[in-house]
Amino acid sequence: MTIVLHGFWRSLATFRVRAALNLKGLAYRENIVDLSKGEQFEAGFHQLNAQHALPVLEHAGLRLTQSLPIIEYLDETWPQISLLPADAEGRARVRALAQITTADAHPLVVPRVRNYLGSAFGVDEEGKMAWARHWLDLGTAAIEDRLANDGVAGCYAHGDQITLADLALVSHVVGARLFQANLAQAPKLLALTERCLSLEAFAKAHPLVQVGAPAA
Ligand SMILES: N[C@@H](CCC(=O)N[C@@H](CS)C(=O)NCC(=O)O)C(=O)O
Repeated sequence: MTIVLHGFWRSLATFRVRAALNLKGLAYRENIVDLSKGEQFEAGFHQLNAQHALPVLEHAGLRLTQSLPIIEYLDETWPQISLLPADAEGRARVRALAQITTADAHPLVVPRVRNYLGSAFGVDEEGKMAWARHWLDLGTAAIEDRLANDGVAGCYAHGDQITLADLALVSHVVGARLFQANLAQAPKLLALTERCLSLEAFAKAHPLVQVGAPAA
């Protein structure tokens, strides 16, 4: 059954799902919704997701939203390569690491928030970038502290197996780079990111190699 992913090159949440699909070896078709042109507000997309946010994944008559629940759906539907630890404590840690960025940092830098800073409070582009860097840097510090100090990280965020946490953390680093945030104090996070990006599943999902991405 065909999998359709509605996404956009720059969308970090779409990147997470794209990488998960690749890790699972699942074929999919991507339908581009150009956030820079406001296509998320068009009537056709409104029917898919009234939140006007990417990604949306369609499969087997289902229409799924929110990157982490989508990834958990893929993980449960195709459990061969598991993206969550077998133990409850491990799953809680992996989800907590992921949510530092997906629930706390990333939501503050998405287009609707940056646009509202401009329209409601007159914040200019430089101010919006400073805002984004502030929240991304706080996320980076929290993630690095956890990776460095709780004794569970290995080659990847949770031991030596790729999990949901890696999908989220790599998207955090890619986002931080897009906004030129500060990653200098995060060696553990950077090391696992490079390890993941050396894998085809992540490399092929990277925002900068998608259709519509700037050439350099
Ligand atoms: N928490 C959501 C994030 C959804 C989200 O905000 N997506 C962004 C792109 S990464 C978007 O579509 N933004 C549109 C907008 O802000 O107008 C998830 O992880 O899927």
